[in-house]
Amino acid sequence: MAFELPNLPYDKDKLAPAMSAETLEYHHGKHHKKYVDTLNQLIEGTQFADQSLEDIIRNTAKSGEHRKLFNQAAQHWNHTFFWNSMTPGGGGKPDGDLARKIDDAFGDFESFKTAFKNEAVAHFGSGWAWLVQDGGTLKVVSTHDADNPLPQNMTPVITCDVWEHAYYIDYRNDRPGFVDAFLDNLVNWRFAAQQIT
Ligand code: MN3
Repeated sequence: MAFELPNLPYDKDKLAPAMSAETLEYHHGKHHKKYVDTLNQLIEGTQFADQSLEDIIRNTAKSGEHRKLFNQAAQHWNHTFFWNSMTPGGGGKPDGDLARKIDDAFGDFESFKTAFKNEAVAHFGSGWAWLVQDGGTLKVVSTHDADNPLPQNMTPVITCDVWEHAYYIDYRNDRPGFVDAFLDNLVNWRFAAQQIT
């Protein structure tokens, strides 16, 4: 069964000025769409055609032979998760159980923000910064290129795309400024709380 590009969970002008409609037009409408189209071409007529996206990712993660397929499948998953990790008027501090878990793991919310920003900014080249749940504890990790935390049995909570195409239109080379905007104005903590098990 072919995969489909999901609609954005908000109108593409609703994250501005933190993320412009032009960025979303390219990032969702062109980059993400290309991953989905290539994924569908690669699975057609293969053993992967009937597998869920998560199964394709787990089944190809350690395979050199299927690296191209893994990259498309993981990028489709990562981008869908990224769109859901943001919301108009988002960012700032979460509350409830998630806030307590962040305090337990990082000491306080400001320390979490520093850890997430450092991981996102220091990641060399293309990749993703994640808040994950790993064995009941929240952690900040980054993954390279298309890699995601699923094959390591970690549960993604939020992610920020730190490929240049995610911020170059709005921030040029200012990745730290983009990550600040993500944390202060975009994070969807309600979605994040739903990922906690
Ligand atoms: Mn991207």
